[in-house]
Amino acid sequence: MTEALLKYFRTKEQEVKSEKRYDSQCPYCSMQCKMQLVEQSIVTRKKYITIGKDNPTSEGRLCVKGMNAHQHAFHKERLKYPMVKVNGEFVRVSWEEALNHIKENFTKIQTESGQNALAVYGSASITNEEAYLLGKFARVALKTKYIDYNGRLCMSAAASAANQTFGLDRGFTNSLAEISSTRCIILAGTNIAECQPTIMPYFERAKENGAYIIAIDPRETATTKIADLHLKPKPGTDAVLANGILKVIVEENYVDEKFVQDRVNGFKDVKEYVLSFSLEEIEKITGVPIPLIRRAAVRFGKEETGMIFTARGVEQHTNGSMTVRNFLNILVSTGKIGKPNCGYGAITGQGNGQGAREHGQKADQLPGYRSIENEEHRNYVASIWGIDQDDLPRKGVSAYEMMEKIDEGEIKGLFLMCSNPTVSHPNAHFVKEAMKKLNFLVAVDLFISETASLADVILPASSYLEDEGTMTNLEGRVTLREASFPCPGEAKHDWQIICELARVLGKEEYFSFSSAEEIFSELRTASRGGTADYYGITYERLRKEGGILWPCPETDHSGTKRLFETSFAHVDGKAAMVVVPNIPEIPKEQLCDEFPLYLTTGRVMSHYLTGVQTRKSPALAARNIEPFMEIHPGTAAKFQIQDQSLVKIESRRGSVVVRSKWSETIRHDTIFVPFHWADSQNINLLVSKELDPECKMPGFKVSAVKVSPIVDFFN
Ligand SMILES: Nc1nc2c(c(=O)[nH]1)N[C@H]1C(S)=C(S)[C@@H](COP(=O)(O)OP(=O)(O)OC[C@H]3O[C@@H](n4cnc5c(=O)[nH]c(N)nc54)[C@H](O)[C@@H]3O)O[C@H]1N2
Ligand SMILES: Nc1nc2c(c(=O)[nH]1)N[C@H]1C(S)=C(S)[C@@H](COP(=O)(O)OP(=O)(O)OC[C@H]3O[C@@H](n4cnc5c(=O)[nH]c(N)nc54)[C@H](O)[C@@H]3O)O[C@H]1N2
Ligand code: SF4
Ligand SMILES: [Mo]
Repeated sequence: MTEALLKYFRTKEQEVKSEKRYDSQCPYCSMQCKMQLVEQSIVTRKKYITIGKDNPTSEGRLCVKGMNAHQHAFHKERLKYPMVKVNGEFVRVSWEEALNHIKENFTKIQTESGQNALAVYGSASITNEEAYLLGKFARVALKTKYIDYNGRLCMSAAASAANQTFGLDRGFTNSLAEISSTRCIILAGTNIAECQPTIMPYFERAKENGAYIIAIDPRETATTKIADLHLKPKPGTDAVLANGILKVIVEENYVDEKFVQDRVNGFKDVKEYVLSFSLEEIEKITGVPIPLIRRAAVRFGKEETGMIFTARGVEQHTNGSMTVRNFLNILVSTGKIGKPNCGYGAITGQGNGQGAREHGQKADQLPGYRSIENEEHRNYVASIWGIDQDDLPRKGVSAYEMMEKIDEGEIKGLFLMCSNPTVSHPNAHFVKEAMKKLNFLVAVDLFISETASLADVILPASSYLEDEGTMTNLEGRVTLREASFPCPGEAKHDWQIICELARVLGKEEYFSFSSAEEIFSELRTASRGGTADYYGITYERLRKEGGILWPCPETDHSGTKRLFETSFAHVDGKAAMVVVPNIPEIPKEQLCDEFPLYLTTGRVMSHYLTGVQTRKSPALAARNIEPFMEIHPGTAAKFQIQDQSLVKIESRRGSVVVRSKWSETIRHDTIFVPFHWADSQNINLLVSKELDPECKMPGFKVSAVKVSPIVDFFN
């Protein structure tokens, strides 16, 4: 370093009068990287930076989103006070005024139209404590059966498949540390390099150790670039592709006969089915050449150890749950589960994508992954909550179905916490119009999101920097997010808001919590004996041990690093294989003369979900200021679309205008658009309302569309 530079840094150092550090965890993806906010007071101003902190999952790394997360938390548009809409304008009110206004309207709706006229919509970006409390709030304070959450659009297909095949759903069956020693890895419909960037070194180490990586994605991404083999199926045909791989595994004797004999049901039917079709049929449906299908199958089959990872690319389809089940068929038939360096990972999405799907926010669920329709489960949870089992509502409906019930007028009031459904739901125009029909909408958010702008009351919530609580990461590791930064203005934690509202509704006795730790203590007991058993986990242990993988039934239990070592979670201890027929995504989204291209949607590195947070972060927004349409130059030529020009994309539901981006590496019949933008750039205006019948996942990843150039008047 030169003398001049040294002098510069010394002067800078002296300028820093004081420094404070706040421990936290990233508000974005399921890696839940631990971080510290560093506050430097320099003469009259404060400066903030975010740095990584060592931990067993992200090992101290941060990606660009994490490094800049504080930018939205400190944004001037953060909500600081409760607001009520008067004559179309939001007006600041006191907390008591806001809460009483909600009480009046909630009571009126339920008195006039019944308890189920109110609904609750939650999120997987809130803590376990808050997800648990929101489920309890719906059932105990509002006594409504209608509660669901944004994880329905995210994790439901993988969750349903793992529950059916294994009898238990924990995102990853192992801890991340095992990835580096596995011999063959299938990455199906996951773009980890952009969506969970700090996981990448585990895969890079695996490669250094000689692992063979197979990526399945209709386009090339930063993730597929690390693969040895990249299969590019037509969107929505992954279940069929998995059948092709299974056929080769069966025909070329890569089945682990002993494992199948001892630990698996249903193999015989699957074998019979895969022998009944030809690989030519698979190639025709998927567009993947037979030699490549064969190479993938042989490699995965012959290696001693292997892992399969799936994410939304194969899951967000109207046959998503069956698609995942077919990948699990590959895994169990080759015996690559329940032993070292073998396993399955559904890469969870949001920060608490795992925990938020375990403790009762789902329409049919009670804490600890219990079922709301199981008498024993109902009895147990009712006893913990101190209510009569008969007062516990039955199951409700899924997230999108709630929107339909709003449209039909059956649901008249909605309590929305931490989600932006008018942008994130399929059939977005319909959803927005439905939300406008609500008699009363309460939104709890950090900002006036596109959905919150439709609300009658907005309540200001605290951010990740301010709100302490536990989050369960993509490994199934429960972590404690420390938080001590003061809330801006009068903002409150989500759990405090739930408790205060319960108080004004006369249900204080069930919600008299004064800290997140107190709620966790009740959650531990409520989950005790359930599938997702958190009983043995305490804040003290989490601080000391840096995270514990569930199930953890006792305080002296060290947590479960690897699942299914001796048996699966079904009553007979066996995994369940199932025949998945060669039927691609719904026939309605097949290509035709009018709609000749497949539209698929997803993410870019610098933005998060509907972009409410990341679009406010200057460092992140600058990387992608607007959406784009990735299109092959050959296809672009056919439709007269220049690179970087405005294009209209239309489906049977609606249209958007975005800028084109030529890409040599995407399939010729497919275009890709990220979904982080709203209003006229909301790509969900084009996505259909069809749902997976099994898990109610929308088909975000396939829509039949047409594209046309927009005449540029300036050229
Ligand atoms: N930067 C960033 N990171 C995020 C998020 C974010 O918004 N931004 N969101 C978080 C959340 S909530 C989630 S759920 C995860 C999502 O993480 P991912 O599921 O990895 O992300 P996506 O981009 O939705 O989809 C992954 C890939 O699927 C491919 N794909 C599309 N259609 C198909 C298909 O039919 N078959 C196959 N095989 N592949 C297909 C897409 O080309 C894309 O590269 O990321 C989390 N992390
Ligand atoms: N086309 C298409 N659509 C998709 C997907 C896709 O791949 N393609 N992916 C789907 C997936 S996987 C997901 S997860 C959904 C997610 O979609 P949404 O549920 O809409 O998620 P966000 O955009 O994160 O909205 C979160 C809102 O909560 C606010 N918020 C953030 N933190 C907090 C907090 O701590 N408390 C409170 N009260 N509010 C907070 C934010 O400001 C924001 O307004 O989108 C789905 N939609
Ligand atoms: S976005 Fe995900 S990978 Fe990036 S810092 Fe946050 S938690 Fe870590
Ligand atoms: Mo997600």
